Amino acid sequence: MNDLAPEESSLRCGRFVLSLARPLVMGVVNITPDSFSDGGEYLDADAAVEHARELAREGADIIDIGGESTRPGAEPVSASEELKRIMPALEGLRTLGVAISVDTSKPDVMRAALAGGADMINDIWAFRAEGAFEEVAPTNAAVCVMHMQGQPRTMQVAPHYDDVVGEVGSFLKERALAAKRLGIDDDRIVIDPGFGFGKSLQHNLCLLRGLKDLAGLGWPVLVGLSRKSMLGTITGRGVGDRVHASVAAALLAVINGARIVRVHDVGATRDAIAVFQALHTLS
Ligand code: HH2
Repeated sequence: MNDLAPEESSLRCGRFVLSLARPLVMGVVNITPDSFSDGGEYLDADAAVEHARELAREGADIIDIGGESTRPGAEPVSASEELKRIMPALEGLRTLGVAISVDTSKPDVMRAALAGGADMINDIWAFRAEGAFEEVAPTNAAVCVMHMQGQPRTMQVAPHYDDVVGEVGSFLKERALAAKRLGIDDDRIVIDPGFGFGKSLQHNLCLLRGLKDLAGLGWPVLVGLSRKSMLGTITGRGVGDRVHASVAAALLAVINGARIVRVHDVGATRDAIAVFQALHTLS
């Protein structure tokens, strides 16, 4: 566990050392035909790179690229298909000047992405595939370990917890300690409760309220609430019309201790965090 409070520490992230003194924004670029909010929009590598450049201009600290949708019911794709989608974009993003994260659960994809210059591996399966942590350990890349109950295809059928914050916290601690045992230092580890991954609206809200407990584990907490269906349930709005709710959710997450927010709408989120930060640093 980190001795420093997350806001006093930094994240070693490949070519970068990112200060956590202010909350960081991770911009999402899905290079997939079927992602729930931007599926099909950036399937072409040039379009993906151009979108990532736009998110960087809006102030993203990290760009997260993914080649496989994880929305409930999504069809799995092969490692070769995933690589075909992400590698040309990764190549084009090397010179962007912001950290590049690759959202994958496959050790083969991790290996190629790290060789291609990825600064972070973001794994919704928390590196439970055999050999996954071993791919990242000898590099300088950061890892994001995320909690998910069940598998993407069926995870929303009947999620159940006795104590959602406690159970998610225990899982994340166990996975972070597993990373450490394989030689990944604390300053390369990020934890994520996995909003919407095997969780009802009630579970998601309990986690948002209980985020401070997860932050108290000692690793920086990353949160992905952007445009997710829980916000649709709360507001009654479709996926393309959830920017305001997403910004509110990101801000609440930051207030409750998140240090990184994974979002589609970078500029709007950056503005909200700037207001938070102005108040937070007032002397
Ligand atoms: N959510 C999604 C994908 N990856 N990674 C982390 N660490 N945390 C998250 O909450 C998270 C994630 C799902 O969102 P999105 O990428 O927009 O959609 P899709 O999975 O359909 O591509």
